[in-house]
Amino acid sequence: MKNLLLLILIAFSVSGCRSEGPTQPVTSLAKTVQVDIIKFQFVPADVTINKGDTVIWVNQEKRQYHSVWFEQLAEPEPDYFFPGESYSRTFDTVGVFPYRCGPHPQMLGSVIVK
Ligand SMILES: [Cu+2]
Repeated sequence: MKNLLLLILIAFSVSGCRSEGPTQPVTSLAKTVQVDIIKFQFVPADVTINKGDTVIWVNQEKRQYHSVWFEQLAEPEPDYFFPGESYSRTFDTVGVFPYRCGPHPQMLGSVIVK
């Protein structure tokens, strides 16, 4: 019983330390935003993030593969990714970045970086 109390005390003190966080490095402010791909749509189609953030696209389909292609950046189309797989990209430049799915041109989205 004493040991259990000690454990609880330790758990409380550890979580208490974490919530303070004045010494956290600036890089920890960068976040990751998820876009789901389901029923041939990017959900949400438009995301607004801050410079340095990452977007991860997760293929939530049952069978269908897709790609995330920033065609207007004159980049080659990246590999398709399959259900359960994901594609991610970090944005270090402010701007509006439209993209599409390679095999499905009607699938459109954009990343707005502030
Ligand atoms: Cu697609």
